[in-house]
Amino acid sequence: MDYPHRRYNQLTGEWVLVSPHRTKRPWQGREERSRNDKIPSYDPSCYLCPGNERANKERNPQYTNTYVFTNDFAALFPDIPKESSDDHLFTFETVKGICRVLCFSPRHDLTLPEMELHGIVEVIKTWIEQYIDLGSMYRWVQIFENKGEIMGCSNPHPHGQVWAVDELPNEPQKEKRQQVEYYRKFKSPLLSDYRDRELVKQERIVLENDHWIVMVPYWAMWPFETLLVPRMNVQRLSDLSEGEIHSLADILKRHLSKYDNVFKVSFPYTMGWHNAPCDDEDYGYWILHAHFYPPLLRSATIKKFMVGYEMLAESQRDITAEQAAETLRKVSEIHYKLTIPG
Ligand code: H2U
Ligand code: ZN
Repeated sequence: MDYPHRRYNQLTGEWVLVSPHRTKRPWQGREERSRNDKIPSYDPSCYLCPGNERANKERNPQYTNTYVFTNDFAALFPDIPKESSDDHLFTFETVKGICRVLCFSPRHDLTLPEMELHGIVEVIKTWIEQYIDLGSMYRWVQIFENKGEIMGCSNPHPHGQVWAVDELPNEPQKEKRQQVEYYRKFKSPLLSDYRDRELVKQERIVLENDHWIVMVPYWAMWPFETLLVPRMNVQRLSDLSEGEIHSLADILKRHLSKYDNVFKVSFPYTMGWHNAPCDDEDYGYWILHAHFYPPLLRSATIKKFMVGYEMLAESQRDITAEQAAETLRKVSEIHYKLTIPG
């Protein structure tokens, strides 16, 4: 389709405007080195490095793989009274929750794709522990990583966050509604039907292994947005077997290396997991998945801004999902730092 068109996002129920005529060819990427290529493996002034003091004067232990602590500047608190308004214009409810920070490794300089597979397995196991722990107390557990200065990440030390809240936030609420509706109509989970169609088409598939698939979703909003889905119809990270965890580490390493290779720079993004909510409902229609939302468009410094039409009307993109998938398929899955000397 070469004409401007809108694609429907099955997961959110929102539309995205695609303008393919604005860039006909897939972009090959320019070689630009990021400013931060040389960072030390330990930084005495980093509040996430082992043994260092944090802003609240607490000291991190000499941790050797992952390390989780409660955010010293948490946006949420576990112990607050339940209050809400019944005003039909000024509506609010109090929210209980917890915010934790998760250091991926003691190394200040190693991002996920540069870590060894066993280190990535430790990160996945920590995500699972956190999901189980917080899921026993809260309805929604949001595991995410905000990577890169351009995404507002305050510290290069590889880390993610986990926030848990007692009500479903907007995005999962939309995904729940869409998945429920689809299941009611077609008697099959939305994301398993969608995954199977994409596997036949192959147009938007970036990577596959025994248990996982990375694709640029048909309705992608961000230039190199991807969706990571399991081949298995599982609802939660905590459902994964040892083999599925190892295979997840494998695909994450390959996928994130590809991302870095597009512009030869540590690719900024926000990524996060959408597990089924943690309450007593039957979530047979829900499929575990992860979203990757990277903002870069044409180089290490030129990003897509979601402003103007996007803020006031709807999301818009130039390169199509198929072109983005082709670019991602073509770049090597061996991290560029391993192939460029120095
Ligand atoms: P981001 O840079 O990805 O936003 O995350 C870093 C988090 O670490 C941030 O939420 C917290 C900030 O509140 N933090 C601490 O908990 N303790 C500190 O000493 C500094 C930063
Ligand atoms: Zn550090």
